This record gives sequence, structure tokens and C-alpha cells, in this order.
Amino acid sequence: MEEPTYVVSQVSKDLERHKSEQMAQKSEAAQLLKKIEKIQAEQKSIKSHESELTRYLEGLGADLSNLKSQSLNERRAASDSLERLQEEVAKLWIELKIANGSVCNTCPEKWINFQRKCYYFGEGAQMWIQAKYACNDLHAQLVSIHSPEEQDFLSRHAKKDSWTGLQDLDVEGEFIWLDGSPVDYSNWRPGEPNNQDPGENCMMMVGSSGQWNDAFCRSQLEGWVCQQLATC
Ligand SMILES: [Ca+2]
Ligand SMILES: [Ca+2]
Repeated sequence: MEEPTYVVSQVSKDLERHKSEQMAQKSEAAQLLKKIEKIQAEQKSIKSHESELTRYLEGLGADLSNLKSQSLNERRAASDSLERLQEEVAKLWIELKIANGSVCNTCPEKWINFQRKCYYFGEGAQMWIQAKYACNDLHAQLVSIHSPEEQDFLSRHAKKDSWTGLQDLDVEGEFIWLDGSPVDYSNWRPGEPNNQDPGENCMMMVGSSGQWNDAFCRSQLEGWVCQQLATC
């Protein structure tokens, strides 16, 4: 049989060892916890970086699409100005030829020349807006009229009720020509323009007389007259 003192000392030793083992485990656990916290913090920081990066990329994308639409608009504006300039040059060229005494009376086939313009007398049921586009398709515009002589020429050639380029679509009662030329002559039928219901905003030349009437733009007339400048 062992001595009691020995047994006590043995148990005490075991207890000490056990305690120190427990402490080691605790410190190991604490270290692990620290590691986990560190990893969690890193994950958090990565996530926040990720969302920052995403925002940055989205910002870049928006900038890029802004730039694209900006440059598209600029290109459009430039091509509009170029077109206007070309028209101006063409007009000036003709002015110059006239000033030099040249006669500008060349018109495309099926067009009729009078003074400085060529006229196309379109036929077939068209609303005003359709007639406008039909002229545009021919690289022309609905006609504008500026003198009794021009009116007389048109009255002789337009046998049907015909759409022209005079309209007060923007401001009621303020008639303007589509080609931007001044309203310096008129040939209204007595009592016109009367803007009858449901609102008459497009001028037609009456076939029988050539006199003017403001008509309902969506009426289908049988005729329409286009103009372009004669070439030299
Ligand atoms: Ca009107
Ligand atoms: Ca009328």
C-alpha cells in the first residue's frame, strides 16, 4: 500500500498539470479567436473595397456613356452646321452667277422653271405633312410665293387644290413660309384666312383661281407644289 503523502503529492501534481494544460488550451482558444476576428476584419475590409470598386466602375461607365452621347450630339450639330453652310454656299453661288449675268434656269426632268426657281407639281391625295415630306424626298420644299408674277405662273400650272409651304402651326394667325423666306406677298381669297373649325393652319392654293385659303392640315388635297432653286 502506498503512503498517503505520496498519493496526495501525486494527485496534486496531476492537478497542476491539468491546470496548466487547461491554461494552455485557453490561451490557444484566445489566439484562435483573435485570428478569427482578424480574418473577419479582413473580409469586411475586402467587401468594402469591393463595393468601392463597384461604385468606381459604375461611375466610369456613366462617364463613358455621357462622353459617347456628348460626342454624338457634337457630331450631329457639326453635320447640321455643315448642311446649312452648304445650302448658303449654293445660294451664294447662284447669287454670284446672277450678278455676273449668267442665267440660272436648269431644272431636273419633270420640273418647270420660272425665274430663279424650279417647280414640281405633285398630284395624288396627300395631307399637308405628307406633301411636305414628298418635297423633302425630292430634295425640295413646299413652295413659297413672293410676287404676282410667281403667283400667276403657279395659278396657270396648278390645276388642282394644292398644298403650299405657308402655315401658322406654331402661333395661330402668324403665317410663315417653310423655307424661312419673308411673307412679302399674299393672295388670300376674300374672307380668308378664317381658321375655321377644327383649326385651319395650312395654306392651299385653290385650283380654280390660285387664291389662298387656310385649310385643315389633315385634309387630303389632290395637289402639292415643291420648289428648289434653279441651277446655273
Ligand atoms: Ca390657323
Ligand atoms: Ca379657311
